[in-house]
Amino acid sequence: MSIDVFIGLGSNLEQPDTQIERALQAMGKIKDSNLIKVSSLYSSKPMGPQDQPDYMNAVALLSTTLAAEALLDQLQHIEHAFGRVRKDQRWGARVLDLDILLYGQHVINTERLTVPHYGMKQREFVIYPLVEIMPELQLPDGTAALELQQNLNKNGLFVVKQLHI
Ligand code: 5RU
Ligand code: CA
Ligand code: CA
Repeated sequence: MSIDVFIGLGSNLEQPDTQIERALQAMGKIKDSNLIKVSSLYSSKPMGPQDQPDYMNAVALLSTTLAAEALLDQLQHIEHAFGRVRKDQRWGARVLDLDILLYGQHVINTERLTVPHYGMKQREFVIYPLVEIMPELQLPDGTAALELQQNLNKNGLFVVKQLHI
Protein backbone atom coordinates (compact mmCIF):
# COMPACT_ATOMS: atom_id res chain seq x y z
CA MET A 1 0.00 0.00 0.00
CA SER A 2 1.45 3.37 -0.97
CA ILE A 3 1.18 6.54 1.01
CA ASP A 4 0.67 10.05 -0.35
CA VAL A 5 3.49 12.27 0.92
CA PHE A 6 3.62 16.02 0.44
CA ILE A 7 7.14 17.42 0.33
CA GLY A 8 8.09 21.08 0.60
CA LEU A 9 11.03 22.28 -1.50
CA GLY A 10 12.94 25.49 -0.76
CA SER A 11 16.09 27.19 -2.01
CA ASN A 12 17.58 30.67 -1.80
CA LEU A 13 21.20 30.18 -2.94
CA GLU A 14 22.99 29.41 -6.22
CA GLN A 15 20.22 29.80 -8.80
CA PRO A 16 17.30 28.65 -6.66
CA ASP A 17 15.02 27.92 -9.64
CA THR A 18 17.61 25.51 -11.08
CA GLN A 19 18.12 23.89 -7.66
CA ILE A 20 14.38 23.19 -7.35
CA GLU A 21 14.14 21.74 -10.87
CA ARG A 22 17.13 19.47 -10.29
CA ALA A 23 15.81 18.45 -6.88
CA LEU A 24 12.57 17.30 -8.54
CA GLN A 25 14.60 15.20 -10.98
CA ALA A 26 16.43 13.60 -8.05
CA MET A 27 13.17 13.02 -6.14
CA GLY A 28 11.79 11.25 -9.22
CA LYS A 29 14.51 8.62 -8.76
CA ILE A 30 13.82 7.82 -5.09
CA LYS A 31 13.37 4.07 -4.70
CA ASP A 32 9.92 2.56 -4.11
CA SER A 33 8.36 5.95 -4.87
CA ASN A 34 6.63 7.84 -7.68
CA LEU A 35 6.50 11.57 -8.18
CA ILE A 36 2.82 12.24 -8.87
CA LYS A 37 2.35 16.00 -8.99
CA VAL A 38 4.21 19.26 -8.49
CA SER A 39 3.03 22.81 -7.85
CA SER A 40 4.12 25.92 -9.70
CA LEU A 41 7.42 27.49 -8.66
CA TYR A 42 6.81 30.36 -6.21
CA SER A 43 8.97 33.30 -5.18
CA SER A 44 8.59 34.20 -1.50
CA LYS A 45 9.97 36.66 1.04
CA PRO A 46 12.15 35.04 3.71
CA MET A 47 10.31 34.17 6.92
CA GLY A 48 12.41 33.97 10.07
CA PRO A 49 15.73 35.78 9.55
CA GLN A 50 15.20 38.40 6.84
CA ASP A 51 18.84 39.21 6.07
CA GLN A 52 18.93 36.54 3.37
CA PRO A 53 17.83 36.29 -0.28
CA ASP A 54 14.21 35.68 -1.32
CA TYR A 55 13.28 32.01 -1.65
CA MET A 56 11.96 29.80 -4.40
CA ASN A 57 9.45 27.29 -3.00
CA ALA A 58 7.29 24.49 -4.36
CA VAL A 59 5.38 21.48 -3.06
CA ALA A 60 5.42 17.98 -4.59
CA LEU A 61 3.23 14.92 -4.11
CA LEU A 62 5.17 11.65 -3.88
CA SER A 63 3.53 8.25 -3.61
CA THR A 64 5.75 5.84 -1.67
CA THR A 65 5.92 2.52 0.12
CA LEU A 66 8.96 3.70 2.12
CA ALA A 67 8.62 4.23 5.86
CA ALA A 68 8.73 7.91 6.84
CA GLU A 69 12.29 7.75 8.25
CA ALA A 70 13.54 5.82 5.21
CA LEU A 71 12.09 8.55 3.00
CA LEU A 72 13.76 11.17 5.22
CA ASP A 73 17.10 9.38 4.64
CA GLN A 74 16.56 9.69 0.89
CA LEU A 75 15.65 13.38 1.09
CA GLN A 76 18.63 14.23 3.32
CA HIS A 77 20.91 12.35 0.92
CA ILE A 78 19.65 14.63 -1.88
CA GLU A 79 20.16 17.77 0.26
CA HIS A 80 23.76 16.75 0.95
CA ALA A 81 24.39 15.83 -2.70
CA PHE A 82 23.27 19.36 -3.60
CA GLY A 83 25.95 20.78 -1.32
CA ARG A 84 23.85 21.80 1.65
CA VAL A 85 26.07 22.78 4.57
CA ARG A 86 25.24 23.70 8.16
CA LYS A 87 25.83 27.40 8.81
CA ASP A 88 26.04 29.29 12.10
CA GLN A 89 22.84 31.22 11.57
CA ARG A 90 19.70 29.32 12.57
CA TRP A 91 17.22 29.29 9.68
CA GLY A 92 19.80 30.85 7.36
CA ALA A 93 20.15 30.64 3.59
CA ARG A 94 20.42 27.20 2.01
CA VAL A 95 20.98 25.61 -1.41
CA LEU A 96 18.18 23.08 -0.86
CA ASP A 97 15.69 22.21 1.83
CA LEU A 98 13.37 19.21 1.48
CA ASP A 99 10.72 18.83 4.19
CA ILE A 100 8.19 16.07 4.70
CA LEU A 101 5.03 18.14 5.24
CA LEU A 102 2.49 15.32 5.40
CA TYR A 103 2.93 11.54 5.36
CA GLY A 104 -0.55 10.32 4.55
CA GLN A 105 -2.72 11.10 7.57
CA HIS A 106 0.00 9.90 9.98
CA VAL A 107 1.14 11.89 13.00
CA ILE A 108 4.83 11.29 13.72
CA ASN A 109 6.86 12.59 16.64
CA THR A 110 10.32 11.06 16.78
CA GLU A 111 13.83 12.48 17.37
CA ARG A 112 14.30 12.96 13.64
CA LEU A 113 10.84 13.73 12.42
CA THR A 114 7.81 15.85 13.29
CA VAL A 115 4.90 15.30 10.86
CA PRO A 116 2.78 17.24 10.03
CA HIS A 117 5.62 19.75 9.66
CA TYR A 118 5.37 21.99 12.73
CA GLY A 119 5.25 25.37 10.95
CA MET A 120 3.33 24.53 7.80
CA LYS A 121 -0.08 25.93 8.79
CA GLN A 122 1.36 29.43 9.18
CA ARG A 123 3.57 29.48 6.06
CA GLU A 124 2.11 30.93 2.87
CA PHE A 125 4.95 29.41 0.81
CA VAL A 126 3.73 25.96 1.91
CA ILE A 127 -0.05 26.37 2.02
CA TYR A 128 -0.56 28.13 -1.36
CA PRO A 129 1.35 25.52 -3.42
CA LEU A 130 -0.24 22.72 -1.36
CA VAL A 131 -3.75 23.97 -2.14
CA GLU A 132 -2.76 24.40 -5.79
CA ILE A 133 -2.04 20.69 -6.18
CA MET A 134 -4.66 19.32 -3.71
CA PRO A 135 -7.45 21.85 -2.99
CA GLU A 136 -9.55 19.25 -1.12
CA LEU A 137 -6.71 18.29 1.26
CA GLN A 138 -7.39 17.93 4.98
CA LEU A 139 -4.70 17.74 7.64
CA PRO A 140 -4.72 14.91 10.21
CA ASP A 141 -6.31 17.30 12.74
CA GLY A 142 -9.23 17.87 10.35
CA THR A 143 -8.19 21.36 9.25
CA ALA A 144 -8.92 22.05 5.57
CA ALA A 145 -5.91 23.34 3.62
CA LEU A 146 -8.23 25.75 1.75
CA GLU A 147 -9.38 27.22 5.08
CA LEU A 148 -5.75 27.79 6.12
CA GLN A 149 -5.04 29.48 2.79
CA GLN A 150 -7.97 31.85 3.25
CA ASN A 151 -6.49 32.98 6.57
CA LEU A 152 -2.98 33.59 5.18
CA ASN A 153 -1.71 36.75 3.49
CA LYS A 154 0.41 36.19 0.42
CA ASN A 155 3.21 38.34 1.92
CA GLY A 156 4.77 38.90 -1.52
CA LEU A 157 4.32 35.29 -2.68
CA PHE A 158 3.91 34.92 -6.45
CA VAL A 159 4.09 32.26 -9.17
CA VAL A 160 7.30 32.39 -11.22
CA LYS A 161 6.73 29.52 -13.65
CA GLN A 162 5.33 26.06 -14.12
CA LEU A 163 7.42 23.07 -13.10
CA HIS A 164 7.42 19.70 -14.83
CA ILE A 165 7.93 16.27 -13.29
C1 5RU B 1 10.69 31.02 11.12
C2 5RU B 1 9.52 31.33 10.45
C3 5RU B 1 11.59 30.12 10.58
C4 5RU B 1 9.24 30.71 9.25
C5 5RU B 1 11.34 29.50 9.39
C6 5RU B 1 11.93 29.35 4.31
C7 5RU B 1 10.16 29.82 8.72
C8 5RU B 1 11.76 30.65 4.76
C9 5RU B 1 11.42 29.02 3.02
C10 5RU B 1 10.65 31.29 2.84
C11 5RU B 1 12.80 29.52 6.26
C12 5RU B 1 12.28 28.49 8.80
N1 5RU B 1 11.13 31.63 4.05
N2 5RU B 1 12.30 30.74 5.99
N3 5RU B 1 10.79 30.02 2.34
N4 5RU B 1 12.59 28.64 5.26
N5 5RU B 1 10.00 32.21 2.10
O1 5RU B 1 11.53 27.88 2.54
F1 5RU B 1 9.90 29.21 7.56
S1 5RU B 1 13.59 29.21 7.78
CA1 CA C 1 11.94 24.15 5.74
CA1 CA D 1 14.25 21.07 6.58
